[in-house]
Amino acid sequence: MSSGKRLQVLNSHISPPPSAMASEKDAALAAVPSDSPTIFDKIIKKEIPANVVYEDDKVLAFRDINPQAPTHIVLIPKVRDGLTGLSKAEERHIEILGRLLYTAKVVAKQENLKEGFRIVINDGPKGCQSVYHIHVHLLGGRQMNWPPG
Ligand code: DGP
Repeated sequence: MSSGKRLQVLNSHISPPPSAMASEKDAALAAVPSDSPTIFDKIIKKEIPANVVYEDDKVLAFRDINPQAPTHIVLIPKVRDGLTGLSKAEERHIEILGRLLYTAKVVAKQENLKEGFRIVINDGPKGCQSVYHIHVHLLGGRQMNWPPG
């Protein structure tokens, strides 16, 4: 194996290949910010399958279909209530926003992410948001980099 290939293999768990990053960005740029129902509504209604790792009356957490880390979970409110993204937050959303973050911590413990994890909330096209139903990404199981891309 060439040294370049070996480095690529060694780094493959650290960050997605440039092509994957481009497609994530493309998906975000292609997504039109809107109030229309999203794929997450179908997951909430169990119309399409998801690998659910946590559920209560307010929050649903499931494994991301396109994981960016060994552990990559998406946490969503079951009722969107206008929260297409964080930039749409109003005072009435304070409770659910806190609950999403607290649940992320609960799930991180459940996933045994003892050495740390990262929380990400993408917002809008420039924030690389592709699904307009607010969600918290919980990423872990590898060393994160800073600054993020
Ligand atoms: P964002 O780019 O921040 O809007 O993240 C949306 C995430 O949702 C993205 O990482 C991929 C994930 N996702 C999109 N559709 C599905 C799906 O049908 N199932 C699951 N499990 N995840 C999905």
